[in-house]
Amino acid sequence: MYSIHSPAVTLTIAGSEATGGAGAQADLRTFQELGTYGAAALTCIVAFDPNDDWNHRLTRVAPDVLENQLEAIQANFTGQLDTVKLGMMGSVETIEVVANALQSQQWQNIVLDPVLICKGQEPGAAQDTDEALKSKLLPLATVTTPNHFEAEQLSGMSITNLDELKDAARKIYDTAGTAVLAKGGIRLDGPEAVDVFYDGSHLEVLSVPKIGNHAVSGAGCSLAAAVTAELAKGRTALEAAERAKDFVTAGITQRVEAATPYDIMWQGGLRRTQ
Ligand code: PXL
Repeated sequence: MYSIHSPAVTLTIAGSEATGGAGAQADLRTFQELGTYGAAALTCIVAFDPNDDWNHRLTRVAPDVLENQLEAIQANFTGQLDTVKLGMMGSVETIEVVANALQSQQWQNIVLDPVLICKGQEPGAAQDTDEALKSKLLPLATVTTPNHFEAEQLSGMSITNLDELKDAARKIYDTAGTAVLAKGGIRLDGPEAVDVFYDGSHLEVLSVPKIGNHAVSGAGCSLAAAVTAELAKGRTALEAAERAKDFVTAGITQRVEAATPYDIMWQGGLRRTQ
């Protein structure tokens, strides 16, 4: 005997990060942990180089191969798929394919993690991709989750304290029309890891004590994926942001040790320990 399940379907359009710390792997673990069904379309493949300071070796997935993945997923879950997370894109062509796929159906929730660079990379390495992300994907998003650096880029402001983080969130909302979860994380001084949520009417400061001062892999991807999963289950954007922050905080507390310069957050952090 069998039974049919109808978990909320969530899609991530993201890069593979082979070690599993970030990217689609982190997204899928987050979806599973939070009770949604996860599908993934890969935009690029990242393989860190252990012989070169763990530098990112990036291989782009050909645009037609991404198109095929999205075609398969959208056809398989017609009528069930209304929530998507966008992670690392990797090229202008990829962004164009994704924008077309997004425009080919109705969505309830489009969560954009505006991945401009990864930890340890040079800022501004791919200016044309950053510009395409701002002009083609940001206007389609319903929620965006910039980190400190990305919030500075999207708002055009420098952010050194909580008031400036709030101003940046307002500015991104005003220009892009998408709800914003702007992450101060460990980047702002003080004992608290502070993020700001703003949806045009409500501004909320989400704050928890910092867990050390060292970044971990997967926190940004998992936060956006957790927002995505909670939205797919019917929560409001603010509720989703609050739950996602709890999820990531627990995951940072319980990390997976790695040889890379950053430990990895564990998506099982909220499970009760036995
Ligand atoms: O954390 C940003 C990120 C997103 N997606 C992929 C990555 C990284 C950082 O390494 O590799 C695929």
